[in-house]
Amino acid sequence: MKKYADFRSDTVTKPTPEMRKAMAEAVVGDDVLGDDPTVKKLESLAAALMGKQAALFVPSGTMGNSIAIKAWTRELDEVIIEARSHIYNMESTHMTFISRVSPRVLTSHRGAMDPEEVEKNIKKPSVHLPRTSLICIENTHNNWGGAVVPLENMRAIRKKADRHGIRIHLDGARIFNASVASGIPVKEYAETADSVMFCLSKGLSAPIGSILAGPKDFIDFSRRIRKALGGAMRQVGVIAAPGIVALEKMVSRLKEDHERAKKLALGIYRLPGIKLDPEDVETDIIIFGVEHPHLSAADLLEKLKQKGILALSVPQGIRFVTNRGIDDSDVERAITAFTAILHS
Ligand code: TLP
Repeated sequence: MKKYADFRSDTVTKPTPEMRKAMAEAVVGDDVLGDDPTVKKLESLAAALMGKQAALFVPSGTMGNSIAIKAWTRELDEVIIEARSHIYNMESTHMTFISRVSPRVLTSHRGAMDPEEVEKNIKKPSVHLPRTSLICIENTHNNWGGAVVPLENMRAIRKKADRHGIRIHLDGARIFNASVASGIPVKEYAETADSVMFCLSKGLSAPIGSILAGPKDFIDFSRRIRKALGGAMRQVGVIAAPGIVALEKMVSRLKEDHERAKKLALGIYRLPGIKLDPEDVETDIIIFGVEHPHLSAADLLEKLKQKGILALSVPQGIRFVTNRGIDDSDVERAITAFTAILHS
């Protein structure tokens, strides 16, 4: 048995043998000079999948989001963003640090902001007020436990944005999880946004990299911002190659991660101290509170670790994420560990 079943994230997976082969055999060139055919192939494949004119390969999801916000805004602008979003909470404040814009933070129902509330918060600039130039949406929503934001909600926000000439950026780090869970093609989600970022290095199991997709002039400008941020890379086809495998081969297996997350949720939600509604588990992420007379979330995490189960602490309690490294026996092992700890 392996030492740890690692549920900390869907970022912890190792490249598949096919990815390693693709890396070894990748045809490469200097991508800063536009010479890397493998990167070009990945970018055009990604743009086509998202139904966008162009795409840019970036080292991380955080860089993709920060470039998008920089490209769509000017200093002194305001950006409407959801309260639990990754951009607002987990990306080291690049909105203010890089783009010098301020966030207008709205609450939501499981990641879906109320379109009327969004519209009420759109500002026209004045001597007192910032200009609202961008709305950010996250789907699936990490800190809402992998919730799928409904397409109708995104379309309704799109209508509001269009009425006021405002752009929408989609943090679609896990947009393929949303698509696999809902049966809605990624293109339909992406259509509601001007730009979309998605990660190759999460459930799709590539070792490195994310994609930013959008209109051609936006991507041309984003390419310049990526250079300014130090994110332009040379013979980067070696890491774009597993990204192509990720898009061509790894999407349909996300279903297995979703099924295992559900199985784990159903196996633990009745245990004493676990605050979890298994109905809320829609994709690969399970977030639950711990309200136990003798154990805090930190205690529980430590005891789980002693039994070979790794997970992460989050503000709401504990986060488990299923991923390609987790199989059915790991889920059983986790349920057994929870049961032993919470019934002792
Ligand atoms: N999420 C990571 C950690 O940062 C928490 C994880 O393990 O879930 N958008 C969303 C919705 C994300 O969940 C993440 C990463 C990012 C953007 C940033 O991607 P990276 O880590 O590639 O910069």
